[in-house]
Amino acid sequence: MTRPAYPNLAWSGGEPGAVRVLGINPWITDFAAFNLWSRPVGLLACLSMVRDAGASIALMDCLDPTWEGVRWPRPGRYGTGHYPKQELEPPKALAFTGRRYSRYGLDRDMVREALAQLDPAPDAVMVSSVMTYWYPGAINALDLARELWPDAVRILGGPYATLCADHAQRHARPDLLVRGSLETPENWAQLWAALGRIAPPLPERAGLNLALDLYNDPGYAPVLGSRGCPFSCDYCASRALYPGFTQSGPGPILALMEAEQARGVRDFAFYDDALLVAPDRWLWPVLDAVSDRWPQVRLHTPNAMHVRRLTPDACGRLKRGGLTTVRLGLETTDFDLRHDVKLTRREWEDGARNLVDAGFDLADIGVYILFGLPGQDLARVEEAVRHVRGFGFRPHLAHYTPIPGSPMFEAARQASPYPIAEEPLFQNNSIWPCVPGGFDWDQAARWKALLQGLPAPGHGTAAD
Ligand code: B12
Ligand code: SF4
Repeated sequence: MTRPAYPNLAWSGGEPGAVRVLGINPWITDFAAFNLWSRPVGLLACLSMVRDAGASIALMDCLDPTWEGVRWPRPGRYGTGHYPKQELEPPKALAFTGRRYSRYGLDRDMVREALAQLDPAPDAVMVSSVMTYWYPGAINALDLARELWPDAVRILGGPYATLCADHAQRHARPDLLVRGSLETPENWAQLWAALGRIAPPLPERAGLNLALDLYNDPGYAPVLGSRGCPFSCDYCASRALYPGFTQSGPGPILALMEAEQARGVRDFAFYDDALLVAPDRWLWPVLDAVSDRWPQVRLHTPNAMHVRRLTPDACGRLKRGGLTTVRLGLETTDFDLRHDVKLTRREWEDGARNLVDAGFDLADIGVYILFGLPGQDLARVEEAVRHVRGFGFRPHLAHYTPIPGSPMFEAARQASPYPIAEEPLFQNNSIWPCVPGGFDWDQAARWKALLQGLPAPGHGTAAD
């Protein structure tokens, strides 16, 4: 048997005659990008759903670092790393920045060649877009699909399609635009109508099962034990993307982890919005089983965990379960001025101490501090950075992204000099869209020095 030229791209599931659905996770187009255990989890949930409903599926993940024969620059820790990139002319809207703009991920010609060899051709192509301002990659993928298979139904979904639906409809011009979760009864019916088939019943665990087996040789894997979040922070779009809060039981999560770790995966990253809410439901049983069965597994929380839930018991369980990369959220140390989940100074200090007491390595604990909120006093950010360093943790600035559908978006629209509501490219946090004066190299260098505890270059403070 001859070996296919692109073994990563092959049809999976479905009886003969089944509808064939290809998922494409497009390239990132941005000023910078780093792979923090990235997987297109929404698209993988959709593909799993349609396969469970009888379709045949395949995946082209333009950000997959495990494609055969592709060399990825400078690997980072625990499976993270830089993407290969190709510099591009920035879109006209962003040309004023004078900064380098690139397409990150697999080489476009290679992607085109691999897709052209996909045999048989897909009946439908599902394209996702994780960040609203990465939409040029999604449009590129839809255009490629149109060029290769003019008769295939082109479907766009994910956060860009959901939060910027009018823009997406006008610019991406998909055959079907899906807002929100594919597993809602309306969206599910619309999908099968677009495919020209009678809608099969929605499979069990739709929206929680992930088609991770589509990766041939995975270096890491995402874990998704819940959807949505019971809180409603002003800067976050979680509610607009998924209005409820649904949790899995532990069994299916463990089954997925077992399958992945049997394929050699050691690093697992949690994708949950509210990981530590009602942890008895799935997280604690999963952690207990992981520590018993797979002591070599490393867990990571690239999304910030809620500090007030870091009791001594929680920290002990997380540590025994193999949590390695710890990220916490601390919007500000002005505890009366918060826009997120309530947290008192006492709760923050207790949570921080409990982590250290549980034996976490200080170097593995990073704290996200929000930077660039509309009207934010940057001196407060500087205070928070110093406070976090005082604990011995690593401060990280989480640059504020104004997101349509989040409660704070209107305030952001008013504060920003850019038309952020009309053009999603201006929602890119790299341009500091709500900071007076916008992105500035000198200020960026000062903040970098402050984060590292070095004297600021030049004079003055980072918040001058
Ligand atoms: C996990 C996560 C991360 C991870 C990994 C992201 C990745 N894939 O690489 C990490 C921690 C790295 C991350 C980072 C950031 N993130 Co983030 N992240 C998330 C989070 C919590 C979950 C995403 C997820 O997988 N959900 C689970 C899946 C199943 O849900 P879903 O994607 O919505 O998919 C469903 C539907 O959308 C639909 N669907 C999805 N795709 C498709 C495709 C088709 C064709 C169809 C029909 C349907 C469909 O059906 C799916 C199943 O129901 C979301 C919040 C959220 N609740 O979505 C934020 C979110 C996506 N992140 C956000 C932000 C701002 C960031 C950061 C910029 C944060 C910062 N300030 O530094 C960074 C930068 C991103 C980067 N460089 O990678 C914003 C998006 C903002 C925007 N403008 O689009 C979100 C929405 C959070 C928020 N603040 O509101 N993030
Ligand atoms: S920021 Fe976190 S806690 Fe707040 S609403 Fe979003 S997901 Fe929930």
